[in-house]
Amino acid sequence: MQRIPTIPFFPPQASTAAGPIDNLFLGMTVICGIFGVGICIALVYFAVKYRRGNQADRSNAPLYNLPIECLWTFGPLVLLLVIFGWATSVFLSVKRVPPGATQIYVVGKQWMWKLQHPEGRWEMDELHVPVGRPIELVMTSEDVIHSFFVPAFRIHQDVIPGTYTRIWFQPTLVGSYHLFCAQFCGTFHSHMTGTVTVMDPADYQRWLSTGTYQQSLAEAGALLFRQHGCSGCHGAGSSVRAPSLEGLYGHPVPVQIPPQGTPVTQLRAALAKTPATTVMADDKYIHDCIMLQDKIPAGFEPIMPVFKGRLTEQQVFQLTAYIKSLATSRTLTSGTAGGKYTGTLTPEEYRSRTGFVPTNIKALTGEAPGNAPTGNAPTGPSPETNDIIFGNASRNQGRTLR
Ligand code: HEC
Ligand SMILES: [Cu+2]
Repeated sequence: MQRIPTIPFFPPQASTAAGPIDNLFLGMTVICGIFGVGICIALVYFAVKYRRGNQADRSNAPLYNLPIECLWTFGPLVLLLVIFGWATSVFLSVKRVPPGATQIYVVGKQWMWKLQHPEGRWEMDELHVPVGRPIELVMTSEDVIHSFFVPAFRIHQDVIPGTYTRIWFQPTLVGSYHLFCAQFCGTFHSHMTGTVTVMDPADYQRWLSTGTYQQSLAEAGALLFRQHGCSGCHGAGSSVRAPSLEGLYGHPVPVQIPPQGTPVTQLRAALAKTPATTVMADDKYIHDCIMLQDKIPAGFEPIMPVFKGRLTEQQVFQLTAYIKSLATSRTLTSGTAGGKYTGTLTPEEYRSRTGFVPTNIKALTGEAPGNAPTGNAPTGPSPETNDIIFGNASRNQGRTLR
């Protein structure tokens, strides 16, 4: 892709946000300029006029002048409120995502950008988008703080590990534009650049249908859902009492939030004392359920494995897309009526469902990490890291999990 060779003083205006942001910037520059220049001129004028030894009239200097007092009190107040209102309206228009925006998922990583289209195609350090359509970026980082910056679109948003940040834009001009990481993120921070290519919608469709991917985001998520044993607990007919994920997305869920940093061994005791609250099941909630287990759906045992270190952020995006795609009718639990109620699973039951015994569960069941039954990847730094690094996804492949 052709990079733009020059460093332009003012980047092109290539998105709907560019005009209003430039106007605000110019407006503030003009206002500050008028005051700055005016004050400088007055300063020099008075310095010269009343310099020592000059025969200026210094008698009857006024001590108080109400109109001037009012002017310089209320004048700046009104002016600043106008600037505040103006800037806020621009800010809100940049932050409020219009309905129907296409979501593209972004993972920042030392030192590259991974971008995933909902149709399944993913890109590295390049982003292709159609002109004239709103695009929302849902972003997270796998390591340190990065920042997604496209000067031509006037968008700039930090990308933070452990949370999702969002920004949206609507490109207005076909062309290629710089993408920068605007947060110092390590040795090769300056290499963390890319190109955003804005295309004609027809060209974009053609581009989208090329490339090496076979599945949409949700389809990839469905596959992971089976490979990582999620369906073994959440699938219909499972004997484990786990919440059904159908219709979860976008709805409020009752959860218990144990105090942060509660050791897993004391989790049950802590939960017994924690009242339930309600949170919205959004992307971040689902992410945290999978990776952190810091919120426990009320009425369920905290037996879900922590998948941090086993799944990449990209895979969590895929799983979330799959969960989003599930039907909207919500049934309460997946455990079959009259099916065996299983509050707690033994380590063996975990192994048969997910192919590994999760570390949070080892602590919960009191199984010492070192005594994990063999049959796992045999050698490695320690059984813990072994679990995490090698996982057992490969073992689950081709196996039919519910
Ligand atoms: C060992 C059984 C088990 C496995 C395997 C499992 N889960 Fe769970 N999951 C549960 C249980 C039980 C809960 C509720 C209690 C808790 O959070 O521990 C739950 C909660 C959830 C929730 C929150 C649901 C809600 O209603 O708020 C989500 C989302 C979720 N799991 C997704 C997944 C995904 C994705 C996977 C696979 C990567 C997975 N689970 C693997 C048992 C499991
Ligand atoms: Cu970076």
